[in-house]
Amino acid sequence: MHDAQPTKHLVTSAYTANEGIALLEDKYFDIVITDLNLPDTEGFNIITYIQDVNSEIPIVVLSNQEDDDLALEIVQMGAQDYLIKGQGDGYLINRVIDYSIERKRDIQQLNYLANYDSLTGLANRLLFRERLDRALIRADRNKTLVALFVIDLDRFKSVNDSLGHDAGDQLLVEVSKRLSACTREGDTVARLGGDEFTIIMEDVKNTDDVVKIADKVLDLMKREFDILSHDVFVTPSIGITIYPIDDTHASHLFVNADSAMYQAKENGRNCYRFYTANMNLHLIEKMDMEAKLRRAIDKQEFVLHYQPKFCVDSKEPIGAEALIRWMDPDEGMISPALFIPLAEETGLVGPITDWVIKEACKQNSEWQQQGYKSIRMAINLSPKQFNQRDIAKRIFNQIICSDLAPKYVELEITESALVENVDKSIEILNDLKKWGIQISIDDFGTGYSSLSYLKKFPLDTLKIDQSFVRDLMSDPDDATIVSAIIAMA
Ligand SMILES: Nc1nc2c(ncn2[C@@H]2O[C@H](COP(=O)(O)OP(=O)(O)OP(=O)(O)O)[C@@H](O)[C@H]2O)c(=O)[nH]1
Ligand SMILES: [Mg+2]
Repeated sequence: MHDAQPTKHLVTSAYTANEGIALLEDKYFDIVITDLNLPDTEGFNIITYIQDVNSEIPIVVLSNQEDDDLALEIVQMGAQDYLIKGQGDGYLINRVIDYSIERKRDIQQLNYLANYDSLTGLANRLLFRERLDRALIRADRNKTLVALFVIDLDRFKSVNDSLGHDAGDQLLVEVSKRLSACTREGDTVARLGGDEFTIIMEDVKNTDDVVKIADKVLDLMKREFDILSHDVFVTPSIGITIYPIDDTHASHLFVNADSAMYQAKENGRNCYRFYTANMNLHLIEKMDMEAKLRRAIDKQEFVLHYQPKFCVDSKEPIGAEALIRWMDPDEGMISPALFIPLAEETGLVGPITDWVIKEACKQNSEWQQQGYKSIRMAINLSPKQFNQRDIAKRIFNQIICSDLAPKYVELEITESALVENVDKSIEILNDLKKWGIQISIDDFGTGYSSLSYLKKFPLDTLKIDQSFVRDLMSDPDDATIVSAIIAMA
């Protein structure tokens, strides 16, 4: 640093790198102007030293000659501009200083935007990855552990749905404050997107430390949040993995913590789960299965089995229920209990159901053309499917394509699917009824629907759940329930 020509600035000079760095550590400066030929450093190193002490200070380099390569290089190093020794006047120097301060400020702002979440001010996914990498390096050096938490809010969607998106946003901000309050200095709290957060907990000595923080997170989240004058409650599901015990790769750690988080969701939410090795095994199995399921749809590996229904009095067949089976070329028959939940989760249930409806209707229509007595074909509808917007129309179109009169089709829907959104369900069911499609409630008696709801639905059939029917002949309680249901129906 050098006493330059008169400027509007107050200038402090240092004659060696060490002297300059000491000043920077001690006092506040707006800008550093530095020579690259200092007695105690080599060339560009000075830029790194300055940045290590103060990453926010703008830097201008003094050079001996005009040089485009140099200009590029110093900018890449993070300096803002350069001045040529002995050239220029106070005016130029002032301009370079002002411009460099401005430019540094812009860069800081861009950095902020690139690294922080604008809603909560927490680190974003990008900075999270950087911090995680650095945390792992530090842990190796200090022989400590790092705990990685993935935290997803439970049923956050319902807050958006009931109080609006702005309320949801406000809740995310409040949650981020509480999460930050749970952590220690040096830990990172980040928002990965949506309602998903993460904590990088450093300097961990043992798992007890981690359990403490996890308990603290659950505990702090228990209290109500005051959102737009409403008491809002939200719980987190937390997945935790520990470096280097569970894995040594940053990206694997994240997958681990994520699958542990899903496990916490499956275990009823509002809890934490530590990663265990077989969690990913499940995940891999699931991924394999998903790929296979997609192939099965392409290659039409599904078949329908038809379970006949007889009239008890006349002993005549009156209907059939179409049941899907998956004939995997390698593994043989795969039970729908295994693949339907996965199909629902991945959205593949849509194309599968389309296929079932088309196929079952085509079969029924063929039987009629072959001269058999007309029967009604029952088709199961997944709750996930039922809640889709244009479902009635979609079903109707499939039936029409198969040349079957809609009155020979009966849709089986579970109670839980209907009561999720009663008004919408009534609308869908009325549409279906309008076209002559029959409606049946499957597994009746196991849902939590109240009779007042059921009265509103245009239903044709109640299928009493097996659990009441199985011991009908021997268990008088079951017999009573079943006759009550029949009377009510
Ligand atoms: N208000 C608000 N909502 C968001 C934002 N980003 C994502 N969401 C919503 O957050 C919800 C997160 O969904 P999920 O975590 O999959 O579902 P969930 O309702 O929390 O249910 P579970 O996590 O399974 O317990 C979705 O409904 C998104 O639309 C955001 O920035 N603001
Ligand atoms: Mg969630």
